Amino acid sequence: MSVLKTLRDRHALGKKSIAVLVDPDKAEDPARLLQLVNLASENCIDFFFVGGSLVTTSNLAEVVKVIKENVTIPVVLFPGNSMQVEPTADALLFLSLISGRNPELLIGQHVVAAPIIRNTKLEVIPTGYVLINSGRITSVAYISNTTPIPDDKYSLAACTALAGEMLGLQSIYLDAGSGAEKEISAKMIATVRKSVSVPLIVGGGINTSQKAFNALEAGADMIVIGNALEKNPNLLMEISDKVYEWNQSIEAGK
Ligand code: 1GP
Repeated sequence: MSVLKTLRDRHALGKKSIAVLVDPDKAEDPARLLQLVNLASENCIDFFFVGGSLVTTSNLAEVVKVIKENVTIPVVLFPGNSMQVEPTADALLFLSLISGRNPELLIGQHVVAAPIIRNTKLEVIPTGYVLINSGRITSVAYISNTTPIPDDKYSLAACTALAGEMLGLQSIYLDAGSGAEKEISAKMIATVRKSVSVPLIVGGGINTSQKAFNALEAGADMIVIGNALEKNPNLLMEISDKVYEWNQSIEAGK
């Protein structure tokens, strides 16, 4: 199954998806990782994203292995750099950090990773990664050495996403950064949504079901939840219920 095709098909119908982000650096306890994997499976989430801005452990492969041994949910790599290519995953977001002006993350790391990726069976999803300011310096802003787009510069974000689409990128990921103080506003999501036709992924700081719903209603095709599940695993059930209801209402209106 192609992850991108699934996203495109759902986007065409107006259906929504959920991804749970697993940061390998925070998944060193196998029992906790298994708990998260089971929680995600019980709540029928659509994808796992695996990766992080700074992976200091060597357990990326182990995280993918644990997920794949226990559930059939596709694993999508969300790499912070070219070292995070794990061939046993299903797909990889080939991220170009288009909100920034760091050539290494626009094309440099890609040149290093491309020949390695070509020798895997990973589905490559060319993705425009757009960082939005979330109130404080996030790890991703710091490590990437880029300035996120100010959260009230809607047109700047929309034009950035549009340029990414015109360059051939197949999805846009609007991110406030993991553990962001402020999630991306509905107005920002809606403005970017109107500017592009490719699937729109939104994440960073989504820690209530209302925030998740707001993002989906504003036009996100997929929301990504990471940090919040550490403190409140029940949140996933609340969010997946909302997504289920949303998708059911689309089915009913067919
Ligand atoms: C980060 O969008 C993801 O890149 C998820 O963010 O950990 O804040 O949910 P959180």
